[in-house]
Amino acid sequence: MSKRVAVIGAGPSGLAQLRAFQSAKEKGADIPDIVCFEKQHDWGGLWLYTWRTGLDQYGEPVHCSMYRYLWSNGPKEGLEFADYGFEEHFGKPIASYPPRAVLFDYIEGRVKKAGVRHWIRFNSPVQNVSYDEGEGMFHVTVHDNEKDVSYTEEFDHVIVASGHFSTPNVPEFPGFSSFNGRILHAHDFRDAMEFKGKDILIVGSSYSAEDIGSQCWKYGAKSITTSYRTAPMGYKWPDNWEEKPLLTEVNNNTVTFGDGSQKNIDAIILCTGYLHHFPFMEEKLRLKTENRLAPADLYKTVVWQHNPKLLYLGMQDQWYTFNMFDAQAWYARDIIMGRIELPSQAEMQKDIDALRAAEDALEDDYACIAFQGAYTMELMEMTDYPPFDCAGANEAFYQWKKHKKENIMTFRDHGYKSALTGTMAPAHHTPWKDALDDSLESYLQTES
Ligand code: FAD
Ligand code: NA7
Repeated sequence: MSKRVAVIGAGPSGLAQLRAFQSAKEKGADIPDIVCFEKQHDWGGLWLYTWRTGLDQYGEPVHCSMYRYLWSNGPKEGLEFADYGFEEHFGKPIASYPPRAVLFDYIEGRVKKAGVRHWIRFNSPVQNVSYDEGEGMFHVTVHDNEKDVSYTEEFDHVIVASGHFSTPNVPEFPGFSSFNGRILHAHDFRDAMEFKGKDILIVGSSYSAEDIGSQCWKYGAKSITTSYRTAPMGYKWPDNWEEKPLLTEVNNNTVTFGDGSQKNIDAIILCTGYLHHFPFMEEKLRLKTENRLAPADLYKTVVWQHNPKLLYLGMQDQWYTFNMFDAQAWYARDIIMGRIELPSQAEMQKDIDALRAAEDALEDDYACIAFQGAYTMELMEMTDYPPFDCAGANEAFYQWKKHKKENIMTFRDHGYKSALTGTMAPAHHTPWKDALDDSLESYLQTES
């Protein structure tokens, strides 16, 4: 096959794509030439930790939004690769909420085994992607950071797997300019120890607000106040944590909230989400969508409807992650290899509209989980991705929701059943709130 395929990004989605092509090759298929461009020095995407914030040593925006002491915020049983289980990687069952370093090791284990690293050009941010209608080819311009040169290559297909939790959404509130403390976005949060003994305000009421607040609580913040726009999170918080309506203004160190109450604050952390931001894609190829389960303009949430030679991976809001990215990557591979035929533009549009309408009708988080599970199954069944017990994975998510509701500071102490092997995860040796060491070595120990 003489086709050339560019994959942008070597995070979990891009790596899923490399593994998908490699698995076809392993089974004797003639696969295209694959080039994966990755702007960081290593693979792993968001799971590759760096202390850096702002711009990196080459002047590129730092991709990492993860922080020290981050543990998985959902059960690992919901994300397990169907072709490479946790037990295969670690040689034994492990607990259900691994810290970042453990998940990085797992992600890396599969692609090391597959031997796909030679397809990746590291330190290589993609600067521009355009499509030449006459040639029917994409022109991809890349900067080689080490040599400090830019070059352009042609590809038949482009797969964008650059993630969408890296460019912060940063609102401003009256009085921010005169605040006498630090204001930062979750993207730049790195170490909860910085806020030990401090009164902190967190703006937002979703995953980052919940988890960064919990980290700060665990590592000794004096008080946590979370401020919501639409609705409070509503968990049973510890005594030094309160939820307030959205702030209306800041005056020196005093914050005023929508209910008129006030509080003195040392630092403000904006957990206000991220932007889908693809400045390197030319206008007619650029995905513009809100963070939702069924993004705009993507058939089966993967195929760029206006030019199906362009594909996007992992662009939806996520309950499912690694295994869903796999299902998408196998599907994208089979479209490129001519194993799956796409319907007409009109039919694709109808399908996109139907999926978005179905999402709009979902009533609660449980329905959203089932919806994304069904979507993952639908794609999975179109390819040779190994089947797994999706109902079992849904069940792990349902239990997770229930355990969070019971006690937000102990939900990570529970274990769930693998949707792959049926093995029940053992309890971790130390309750999450007391486990201050987030290293792989500490997590894999059998005793504290
Ligand atoms: P990313 O991981 O973002 O990887 C994208 C890659 O593309 C990066 O390596 C980046 O450097 C590269 N890239 C970007 N732009 C360019 C360019 N122009 N040129 C070349 N390369 C480029 N998921 C879970 O399952 N469990 C969790 O506990 C969890 N916790 C999270 C915590 C935080 C704080 C955040 C932000 C996300 C979390 N997620 C979690 C969700 C996360 O989105 C996925 O787990 C996963 O990392 C998404 O993979 P991805 O490959 O799509 O994107
Ligand atoms: P999310 O899940 O997109 O949530 C963003 C939150 O920020 C949400 O509560 C929003 O409130 C709030 N928000 C957004 N804009 C504003 C403004 N202008 N003012 C006040 N509040 C605002 O992002 P997260 O970072 O929490 O999670 C992203 C991923 O990171 C996720 O997959 C996790 O695994 C980790 P709303 O409810 O819309 O009113």
